[in-house]
This record gives sequence, C-alpha cells and structure tokens, in this order.
Amino acid sequence: MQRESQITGTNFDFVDAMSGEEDFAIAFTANVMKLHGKSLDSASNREKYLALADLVRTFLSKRLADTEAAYRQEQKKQVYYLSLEFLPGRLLAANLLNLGLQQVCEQGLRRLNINLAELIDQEEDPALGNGGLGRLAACYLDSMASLGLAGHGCGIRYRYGLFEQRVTDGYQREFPDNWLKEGRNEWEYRRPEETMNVRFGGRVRTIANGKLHFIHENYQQISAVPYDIPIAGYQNEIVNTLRLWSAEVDVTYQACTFDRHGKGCINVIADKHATESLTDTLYPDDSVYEGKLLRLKQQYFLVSASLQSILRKHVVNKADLRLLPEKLSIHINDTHPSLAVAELMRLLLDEYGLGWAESWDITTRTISYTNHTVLPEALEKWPIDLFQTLLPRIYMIVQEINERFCRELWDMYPGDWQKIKAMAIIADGTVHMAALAIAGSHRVNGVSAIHTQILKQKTMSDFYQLTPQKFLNITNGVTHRRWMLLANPDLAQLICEAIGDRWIANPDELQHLLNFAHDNSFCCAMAKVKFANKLRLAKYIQAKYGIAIDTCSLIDSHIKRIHAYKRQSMNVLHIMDLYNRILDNPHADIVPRTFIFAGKAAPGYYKAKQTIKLIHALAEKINHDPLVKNRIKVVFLQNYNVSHAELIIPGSDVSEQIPTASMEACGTGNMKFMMNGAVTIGTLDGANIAIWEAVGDDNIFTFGLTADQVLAYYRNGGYNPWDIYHQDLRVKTVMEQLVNGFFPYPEEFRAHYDAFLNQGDHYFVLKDFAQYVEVQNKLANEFINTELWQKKCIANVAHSGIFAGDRAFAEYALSVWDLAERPPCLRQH
Ligand code: B1H
Repeated sequence: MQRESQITGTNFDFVDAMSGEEDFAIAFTANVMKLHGKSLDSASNREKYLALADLVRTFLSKRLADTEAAYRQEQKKQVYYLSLEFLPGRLLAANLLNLGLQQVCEQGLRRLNINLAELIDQEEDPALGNGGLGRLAACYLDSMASLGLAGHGCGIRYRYGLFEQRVTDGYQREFPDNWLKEGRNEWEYRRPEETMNVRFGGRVRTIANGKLHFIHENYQQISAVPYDIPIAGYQNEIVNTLRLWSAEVDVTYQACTFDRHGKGCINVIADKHATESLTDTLYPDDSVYEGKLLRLKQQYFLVSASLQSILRKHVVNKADLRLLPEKLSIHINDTHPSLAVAELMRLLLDEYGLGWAESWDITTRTISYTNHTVLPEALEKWPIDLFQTLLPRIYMIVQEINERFCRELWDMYPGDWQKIKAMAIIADGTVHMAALAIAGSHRVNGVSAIHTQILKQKTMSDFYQLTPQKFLNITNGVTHRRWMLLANPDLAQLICEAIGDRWIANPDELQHLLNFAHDNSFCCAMAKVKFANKLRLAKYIQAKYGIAIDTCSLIDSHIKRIHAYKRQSMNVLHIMDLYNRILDNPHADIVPRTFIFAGKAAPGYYKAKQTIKLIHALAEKINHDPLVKNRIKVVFLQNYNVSHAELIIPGSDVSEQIPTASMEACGTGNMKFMMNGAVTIGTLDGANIAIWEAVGDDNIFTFGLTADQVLAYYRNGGYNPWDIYHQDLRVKTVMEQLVNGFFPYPEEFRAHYDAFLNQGDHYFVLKDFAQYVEVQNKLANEFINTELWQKKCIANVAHSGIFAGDRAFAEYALSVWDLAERPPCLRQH
C-alpha cells in the first residue's frame, strides 16, 4: 500500500525512483484512476492514452524546470525560432524515446495486457503547418534540444490546424481540423501569468519635447496567452519549449451594459469570439502568398507577443539591452515573421528608450533570416493602406528603415533609381517583406546549394552585391531520431547490430554501413526489414481502402503537397503510358508496381484539386482492369500528415522527387526516404543534387532539364509543347486520353490538357517526359536485380548522415547564431 502511494504520477520522487516496468505499470494504473475516476478495465484506449501522456509529462515537467534553471544559471545564449508553422507530429512515442522510457513503458503496459502501439495511435497529429517549412521547424526543435542548445520555437496555437482532407468521388473535400476537441492538448502548459498584450489599429500622436515621443492611441488590444509544449532532447535530460500563442479575451471584468435591445452580455461574448478568431485557423496555402488582413494580423500577433516576452525575460534577468545580440538570437523562418525587424525596433525605441542607431545595430545583430522559396507567387508584399491602418506605429518605423536604407543605396549607386527602387522596402504602394527581412538581418541563408545560388545570382542578386557577407547556404536536415529510430525501429536495430550505436549521436557514422554492402547476411536482413515495412503499409491500405497491394511489387511513393511545380501530373502521365503498354500488349513485360500518392491541395487551387481527381480516375481504371492483372496499382492515401509519412516512407522502394528544376528550394521528404533506404528518382533540384553528390550516379536516378536550362527557357519565352506532341506518340496518346473519353469525364481534365499544350507547359512536364519514362524503365529493371538493388538501398542509408538535422543546426549554431559551444557532432571533426 505504501509502495502504491509513493508511485503516483504526480509524485516527483517517483521520477527518480522508478526503477522498472512494475513501477511503471503501478504508476500508470494509478494515473488512469486519478485522471478519469475509472479503473483500468473500464477505461477506453483514448483515456488510457491520456493517462499515459500525463504520466510522461511528469517526467518532462521536472526536466523542463531543471533545464530552465540551468540555462538561467549558466546564462546560456538563447535562440528563438519564430515560425508561423510547426508540424511536430505525434509526441508520445518521441517523448518516450527521448526520455529513455520506451522499453520500460512498453513492458510495463504489456504486463497490463495493453499494447503501446494502440495507445500511440490515439494521439491527434497536430497539423499546425502546411508541409516542408513547418516540418523543418519541428525537426530543428528536436535537434536543438538534442544538441543541448537553448533553442525554443515561437508560433501560433491555431484552434484548428490545416484542414482535414477527405476524398469523395475523387474530389478533395475539406473539413475543419478540430485537434483541440477536448479544449486542451495533453502536452501543453498554459501560462496565463505570462500573457502579453498586442495592439492593432488606432493612430499615433507624435510629441516633441526635446526628444520625439510616439503615443499610440485608440488601438484595439488583444491578449496573447502562451502555451508551452515541452521539447525533449534525446536522452540528455534537456527539455526546451515550443511556445504557442493564443488570442484570448478575459470577459470576467467586462460590464455588460444593456442597450434597448437587451443584448448586454450577448454582445460582450460575441465580441470575445470575434477577437479570439485571430488564432482560429492556419492559412492553407503552401507556396502561394495570400494577401489577407487576418494573415498580417496573425504575423504581427506572433511577432509582437514573442518579442515582448523575450525582451521582458532578458530585462528581468537584469541583463543589459545592449548585450542582446550576445545573449540571444532571433531567427525568422521565411518572411512570414519578418515584422520582427520593425517590432524589435519599436520595443527598443518606444518601450526601452534607446536611440535609433543603437536600436538598429542591436536589431540587425540579433535577427537572422532563412529564405525557403524563390517562387514569385510566394513573395510576400502588403499594400501600404492595409499595413498602415492595421499597424500605424510599425509602419512609421518601416518607413524610417526604408528611408535610411535608400539613402545608403543612393550613396552606393548614385543616380541608379531603377536599382534603388528594386531594392526598396516600400515601393509601388507595397511593403516588401523580403527586403525588410534582408535589411534587418545579419545573416540570410538559403536551404540548399542551388537555392542559395539562385538567391545570390537572381532573386536577391542586388542585395547579395550590396552585402555579400550576409549570405550563406545551410542545406536543410531532418531528425534521424524521428525518421529512423521511431519510424523504422527494425532498421535502426539492424544498423546498431552492424556498426554499433554511435551513429545515433553522430549520423556521419552511418558511412560504416558501406562495409556491409557485400555482406550477404546483412543485405538479406535489410531486405527483410523493408519487406516487413511494406507489409505494414499494405495492411493499412487494405484495411482503410480495401485495396490489396502486392508487397513484392516496387512501391513508388510521391507524397507531398499537390502543386503544379512538384509535377504529380508527370507521374500520372507515366502511369498512363505504362497502362497503354499493357493495353497495346497485354503480355508486356512490366515489373509489378504500386504507385502511392498522398498530399493536400490548397482549397482554392483548382488545378491541384483536379490532379487529385485525375489520380483517382486513373486508379479507378487501372485497379479494376483485369487486363492489368494486378501488375500496376494506384493508391491515394487521404489526409496526408506526419504519421502517414512515418508509415509510407519506411515501406517504399522509390522516392519520387520530380519538381521542375529551380523551383523546389530544397525538399526534405527526399532526405527521409533516403535514410530509410529508398532510392530517389529525381530532377537536379534542391537537395536532390546534394543526394546525388553523396550517393553517386549508381544509387540515384536523375533526369530532366537542369535549373540553368529551365531558367534559360524562361528568359527566351519558353518552348513549344506541340512539337513534342507531334514527335512523341506516347505523349500524343496520353494527351488525347485526357480529353477524349478515355476517362469517363471528358471535360474534367481539360485544364490539364490546356496547361500542357495550349498554355506553354510552364512546368516542362512534356519536355521532361521522355527522360522520365526512360529512367523509370531503367529503375524497374534494376529493381528486379535484388542484389544490386540492396546495394543501392545500403548506399542511400550510409550516405544519409549529412542530411541529419543535427548537422544543419550545428551549422546554424556556428555560422548564424554564434553560439559559444561547439555542438557534439561537430566536435569530432
Ligand atoms: C517552403 C514555403 C511556404 N517554401 C508560403 N515556402 C506559405 C510558403 O503559408 N504560406 O504562405 C507556407 C509555406 N514552404 C518549403 O520549405 C519549400 O518548398 C521546400 O522546398 C523546403 O524543403 C521547405 C523547407 O525549407
């Protein structure tokens, strides 16, 4: 009895005292009772999951408090990573792994006849991001904590995440992602005492009494309440935070004045809901900028709340504001939080009374910026009217920054108005956020070598000429802990058996796997692991969609946002061509293939949504045609999220990375597939190039126009796709099939047909088609040579170390944030 009372979920002695699975089982059972007032027998799986998460949170709580105290004592430099998006994925399994509790928990639950995997499945997968950009932010939080860097995320606690995608009749339909149905998230700590107030609208009165004072009046003030999600480092006792801000209105002290309609409190509460809607939803556009007032409001809300709380903490700790750049770094994830430049200036000038020159020096030495896209449609700019009305004081500051910046440019390039206009922060009635971000940062980085090169030579060339020392490349990386240890535990285990476990701390050591490329038993074991993962995926597809896939077939996955530049449509055209080969010759020698697609289309993006319909129309035809004899299957997995990626990636043989060269800044899915032994078929773009350099020609299938060639075509007005239509019968056939009744919807795919043929094929799908088909054939023929294929898989895993997020973040630590300590993975070099 005494033992039982000692081991409860909230007793912190328990955190240190718990010694084994029996203790864990007792604590868990007690926690189910404490949390739900139910015995284990009558608790549902969801209730058991919540009790387990709560128990794990006990461990996190203690480390969170200890980490915070240690940072304060050591006065460690802090990094704040500001991002409108974070896609952390489910946290239970990750926390168990990072806290070193995986085994004890699994075995403890087994004693109670509970399967841990079933509880893990109960967790919502928070969709607080669109895709690569948000997932990268989450990978970096994991790396920072694991490297022992004091790095924290700052984002928005969207009440509803990215929409839930359901497909009916081949059409995407969107539903609200109600991830907080229970009103709270089990990992978060609400911290109302640290609420910040953010001001919108109103006007600014200037008073000059010796010095200028700016009085902001008649503004609307919105409270930002922080919720901290703990981010545990890998078995190093460190817990950092992801701080998410929520707009909240406390009506407790608001008098309800009754008007003649007797509405009183109804109005007060209606106003509360209207105000709180600020953080209701994430904008669902990936790579396309949408100039909506609410989005600008969200950006300022995040930036202002975060900076106020960061500065307050700095000042409370009695640190000198002039030491800000030495004590902390503020990193902005793309231009979305670039208002940070102006807001930091406002706080230093207006709230803390510093002068302009000093404030600007502090600001630019504190802030750094990563650019994630060169797509022109994604470049953020805001109409002056809208900007000035919503943020009058911030607009004044941006004006001043712009004037001083343009004066500097004038000194550099006297008389060159065109250049100065092209670089100005305010021009043509708009505020250019990338210019603000560059001017206000001491470092600007791209996310892959080719992307950075395009930034330097094209998109930001004027800025590069002006301040070349600011620009650098840091190729993205992803956390191998989530993408290997968690998503593919059998592979991780096998690797440990072969080369030991040092690769977990230093992924470069994966290179030692190359010694096993000729070891038959290792190759066989790798193949077995892949097969088991394919089986797991096949079971999921069978259960969810009733489609039986051949686990011996080549599983080829194309999973990412649906976008014309990512060219899912080219993949579709190739599958149509394969199918046509069977129609022409039912006995054609076709390597059995399963094509998997998953991804969401932005709700307003017609062509992307029609691509989803096209994939479904094709699946409908092929999967049911007896002539095909199951040699090809096409599957679309709905509502793609981090958990689906964890299932699909380890079970895939081939990774489709086929964007129009020059358009995919980096890509990170490509790295995750590689780590799991899938072979890439890809264009020479983004990190595909780095993968190619790492694995060599034999272990990747590259094809298509290079970025230089694509850009040269654009300069010269494009090319004529009809030439290809007339030269290549395969192209002619698949084009006609889009509109001739081959699919039972003759007009449905007219937009695709027109884009390919009548609108100049902007994404070079037809231009790259022949080469794509050729490497697809080559790849299939090499796949059936299992020995050869295994070597490719091993080479991919072995060379994936440089794509670990730890390497990327160590580079940021050294070259961008100037952190004193050398992260462990760089220490050995
Ligand atoms: C990336 C975005 C993005 N680049 C606008 N840009 C958004 C742009 O809500 N918006 O308005 C949201 C997201 N996302 C991706 O970043 C790149 O396309 C990938 O190539 C890259 O790997 C990833 C991480 O760097």
